[in-house]
Amino acid sequence: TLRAIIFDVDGTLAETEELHRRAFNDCFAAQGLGWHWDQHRYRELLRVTGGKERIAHDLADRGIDPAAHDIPALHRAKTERYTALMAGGEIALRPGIAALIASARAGGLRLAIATTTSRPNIDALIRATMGRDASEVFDVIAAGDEVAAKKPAPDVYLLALRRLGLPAAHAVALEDSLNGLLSARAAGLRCVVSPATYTRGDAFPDDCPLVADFTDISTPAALEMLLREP
Ligand code: XBP
Ligand code: MG
Repeated sequence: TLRAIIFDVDGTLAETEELHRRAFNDCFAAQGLGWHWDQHRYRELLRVTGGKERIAHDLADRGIDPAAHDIPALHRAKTERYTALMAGGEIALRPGIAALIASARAGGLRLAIATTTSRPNIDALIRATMGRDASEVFDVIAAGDEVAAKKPAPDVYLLALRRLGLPAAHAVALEDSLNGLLSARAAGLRCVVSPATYTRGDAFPDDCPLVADFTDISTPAALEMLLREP
C-alpha cells in the first residue's frame, strides 16, 4: 500500500527552470562576466543537475578553467536572486499538484520532497505558491545540498526514505526528468513522470508511467490505479 508521495521540485511542483535561468543570467550580468545562457543552451545544460555543477560544466565546455572562478560565491548570489524573483509571485504550482497534496494529506499519506535544488529555493517556492512554510506542508525535505551525489544518483531519494522511515515499496516518486526518474528508480522507488517544458520530448523508458499533468492523478486512489496498470 501507498503510504508516502515523494515530490521532485523543479519541473514537477512548478515550472521553475525559466526563473532559475533568469537568476543565473542576472548574476552573470551583475558580475560583468559577459556570460548568457539562452533557452537552447540551458536545455543542454539541464543534463547536469545542480547549479554549481552546471556552471562548472558550462565553463569547462567553453574552454574556461572553472577553478579560475569562485563558483560557490556565484551560486550563492544566484540563490539570492532566485528567491527574490520567486517572491515576485509569477510562479504557480503545476495543475493537479495542490489537489494531490490536499487529498494525500486528507487520506493520511505522508509527503516528502527529494530535489537537487537547495533548501532556500524550496522554502521560497512553497511560501510564494501556498503561503505556508515548506516544513508545514511536507513531513520530510531532502535537498541537493545535503547529499554527496545529486540526481541521477539515488542519494537524495534514499535520504528522503530514511527520514520517512519507510521502505521504497511504500512510496512513489513524482518526477519531470530522466535524471529524476533514474535517481528514484536507483533508490528502488516506483516513479510517475510528467514532463515539463524543458523535459518534454526527452526519451523515457517504455515501462515508465507518463502523465501530461497531475490532474489525472490528483488523488491517492488515482495514483495507485495508474501504478497498478501493466
Ligand atoms: C533541478 C536542478 C537544479 C535547478 C537549479 O533539479 O537540476 O539544479 O536547475 O537549482 P530537481 P540550484 O528537478 O531535482 O529539483 O541552482 O539550486 O541547483
Ligand atoms: Mg525536476
